[in-house]
Amino acid sequence: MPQSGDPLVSTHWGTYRARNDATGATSLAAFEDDPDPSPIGESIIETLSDSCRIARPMIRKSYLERGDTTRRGQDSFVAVSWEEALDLAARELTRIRANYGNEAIYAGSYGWASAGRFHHAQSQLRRLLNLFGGYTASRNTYSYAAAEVVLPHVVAPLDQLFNDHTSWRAIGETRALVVAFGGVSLRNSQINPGGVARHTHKGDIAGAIAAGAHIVSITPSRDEGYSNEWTPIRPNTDLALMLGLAHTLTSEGLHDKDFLTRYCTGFDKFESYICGETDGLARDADWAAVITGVDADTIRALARRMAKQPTVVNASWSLTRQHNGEMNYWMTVVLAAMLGGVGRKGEGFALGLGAVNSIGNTRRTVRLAALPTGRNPISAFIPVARIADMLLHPGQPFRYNGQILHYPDIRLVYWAGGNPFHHHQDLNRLRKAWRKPETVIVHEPHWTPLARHADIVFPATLPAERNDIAGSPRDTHLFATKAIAEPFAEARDDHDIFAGLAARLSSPDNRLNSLEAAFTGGKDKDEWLQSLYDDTRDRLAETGVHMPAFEAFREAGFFAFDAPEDPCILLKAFRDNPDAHPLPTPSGRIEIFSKTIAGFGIMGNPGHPAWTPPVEWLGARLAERWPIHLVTHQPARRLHSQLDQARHSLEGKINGREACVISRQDAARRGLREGDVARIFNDRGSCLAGVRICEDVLPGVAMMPTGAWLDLDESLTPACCKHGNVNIVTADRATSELAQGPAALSCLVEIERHKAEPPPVTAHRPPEIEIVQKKISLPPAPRRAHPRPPWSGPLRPTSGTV
Ligand SMILES: Nc1nc2c(c(=O)[nH]1)N[C@H]1C(S)=C(S)[C@@H](COP(=O)(O)OP(=O)(O)OC[C@H]3O[C@@H](n4cnc5c(=O)[nH]c(N)nc54)[C@H](O)[C@@H]3O)O[C@H]1N2
Ligand SMILES: Nc1nc2c(c(=O)[nH]1)N[C@H]1C(S)=C(S)[C@@H](COP(=O)(O)OP(=O)(O)OC[C@H]3O[C@@H](n4cnc5c(=O)[nH]c(N)nc54)[C@H](O)[C@@H]3O)O[C@H]1N2
Ligand SMILES: [Mo]
Repeated sequence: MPQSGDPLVSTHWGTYRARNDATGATSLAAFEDDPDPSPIGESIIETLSDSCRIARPMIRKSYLERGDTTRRGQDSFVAVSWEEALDLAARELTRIRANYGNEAIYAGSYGWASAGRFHHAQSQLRRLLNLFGGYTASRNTYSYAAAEVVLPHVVAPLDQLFNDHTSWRAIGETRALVVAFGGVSLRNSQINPGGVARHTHKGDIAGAIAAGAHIVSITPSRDEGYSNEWTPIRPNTDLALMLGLAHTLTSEGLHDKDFLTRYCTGFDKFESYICGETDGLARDADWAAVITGVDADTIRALARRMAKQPTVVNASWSLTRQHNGEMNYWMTVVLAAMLGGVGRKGEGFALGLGAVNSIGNTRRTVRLAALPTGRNPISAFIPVARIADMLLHPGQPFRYNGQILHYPDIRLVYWAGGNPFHHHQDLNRLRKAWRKPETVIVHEPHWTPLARHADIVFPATLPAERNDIAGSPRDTHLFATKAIAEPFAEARDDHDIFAGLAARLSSPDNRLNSLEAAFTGGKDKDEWLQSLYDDTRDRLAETGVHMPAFEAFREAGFFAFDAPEDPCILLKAFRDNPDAHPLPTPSGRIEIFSKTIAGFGIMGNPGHPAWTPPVEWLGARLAERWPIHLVTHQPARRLHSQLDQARHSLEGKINGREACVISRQDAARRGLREGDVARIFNDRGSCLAGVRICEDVLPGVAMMPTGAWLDLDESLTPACCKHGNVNIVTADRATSELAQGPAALSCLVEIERHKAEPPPVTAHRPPEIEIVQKKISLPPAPRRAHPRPPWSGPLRPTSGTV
């Protein structure tokens, strides 16, 4: 068994020690200080050399032969040398820059990749492309784009709120009532972006409950979350419930008028909306009951309880990934403001308790150094989830946060460290869009669906194959991680791949015919680790934290930051003195009504939280045809699509297919039994899944995790995923024109028994690979350079707001 002192490997789901035995076999044990390690880590070793690893650089066959762009995802590959693959990638980058400008390169490259401060794939990509003259970028996340855009108008930037987030310790000390819209997941807190030293979340919740906190979980299914009480709700209707609660508070005079006057602006406008003064429609508990399926008396009773005791209003991140997800987070803040507890210990609002391990723990926020990426000279960007729209509609205008922008004309896509064929919605639509670029270059350790949709594939290493420093600004430790295995076959780390490419690329002004020295900064990888560490050490010294010298840190394997003595109180300074510590909003107060947002003129957004029925929900007309609301949540047994091919993930499937959880009533109506193969479908596509019947899911709702690798049966139109990738049926729809975030969770479907013999699952079988002995000839570059379209050029907001 590995012991303290053995080399450390750090991942987003935990930190582990590794030891090789006499036969060379490696075993792992969780970091000794981790009280509740995640079993996801058990898969690290097997995935280092499984049959999905990419052994050599690869070029897609029909791209190599004739520059084809249509067979992405269906083709075989040709194994080539590093020289050949790098030469071709450099030729393509150079050609696209010369013909169309840097804006035609999309390197938004969203995704989680691996933990590690230096080997952060996207940072490496950005560093190189910035030297090369820039690229079209992506903005915001798939996790909570709606919140990222709306909250700065209403209260403060999301990152600032996360840094000072309310902790379970404070909630316990206050013995608060936690009203959790979207629940408090235990499954999701296995993860933390950048790494987890100690999984404390489960213990922290248990401690808060033991101290007297009480959690009311409001979710469509009583899934793997924690609650003292479960209130089932129809998906996508939380805003109506929150409005109903707000109405009871005002109509019974239970709201905190002093707080609303002193610390907020615009309550009057909101109040007249919920009371129906303008349109005669009161958003009261009876109104909310019809929409949400939560009984009106339950709503009234909950509002009274919230007014009577210290309360935390928590909204899970899933509430942002819905149509009008901006409104859910806005209203969470408004509801907490009406209760008057904002800025008091263990009260107010919380933004995603349970979403990841760091939300709700007691720790300091540390400013860790990151790889310097330079400046992107190109101003073009898209809100991250608009990728298919961008590829399909170059030149088309779109609105984003009060601006009108235009989609750039993308000719080359570069992805390193993320997987759009996991994360994006309506994958049949994405596949159509994905045929548009002339070249797609990808770095991947495994033959994921993204790798299979690329033209040039560079095999990347995994964290266990490289030295790094790993940690998250919101975790308790910084680790010196060590390679515990040689890189698989010919795999190289992202830094080396980009260094090889940099040697073949020139600067935008052509003064440098190699970018290699500029990219590496003249440092080897050990020197980079030392400089990132020294940078971190200097930053922390300024805050009174003294870290040892690099060598001593490497020797020890980690540095643990002290936890603060007192639990954090979100927005305490503002509450103590709002004039001295105003919020960074236009009024310096919580904006219940936002003049700025009202000025954007977005349909259904009057400048305060308001209910507009989403396109897809159980109350929609569409539900007559598609009567099941499919909720697609995070997977318990992996991180998104990562490690899907490993034993721990496979053990959660049903005969190799992803499981779909439905209620007994819905199963009976469709003649479905436990373990059957079901077909889940709508107009956009279909997938097969194994049936799991559950008492604790609202009838009319089905639940499936994301992350099954796409495995298409293309003989059907639209194509069907045999393995159960939910994004074949989800809608590629923006939250709203405010944030343009993904509405990933929201989707109506029908489910039926799959009557025919189910096809075999082939998701984890690598594509066919040809090995050629002679040197390859490069694919033809497209002969005719299309002229630059008239609307290309830097994206510019049109004058004023819209
Ligand atoms: N329907 C639906 N869809 C969703 C969601 C949902 O709730 N419902 N949730 C969304 C959310 S919140 C998120 S964050 C996204 C997540 O989407 P992603 O972050 O894109 O998903 P991952 O599977 O983590 O993708 C990481 C990829 O990086 C690769 N990789 C790992 N390490 C390295 C490395 O060192 N170098 C390189 N080059 N590659 C590496 C992995 O093989 C993997 O393919 O999904 C979104 N999609
Ligand atoms: N094990 C594991 N943990 C993860 C991840 C992973 O891939 N694996 N991914 C991480 C990432 S990138 C992120 S962004 C976070 C995401 O964190 P979340 O967004 O909080 O996670 P989800 O699992 O998508 O959704 C949480 C719960 O929301 C509830 N829910 C869904 N729709 C509705 C609704 O309309 N109303 C209400 N009231 N409830 C609803 C469901 O019960 C669901 O289980 O998780 C992180 N944690
Ligand atoms: Mo996420």
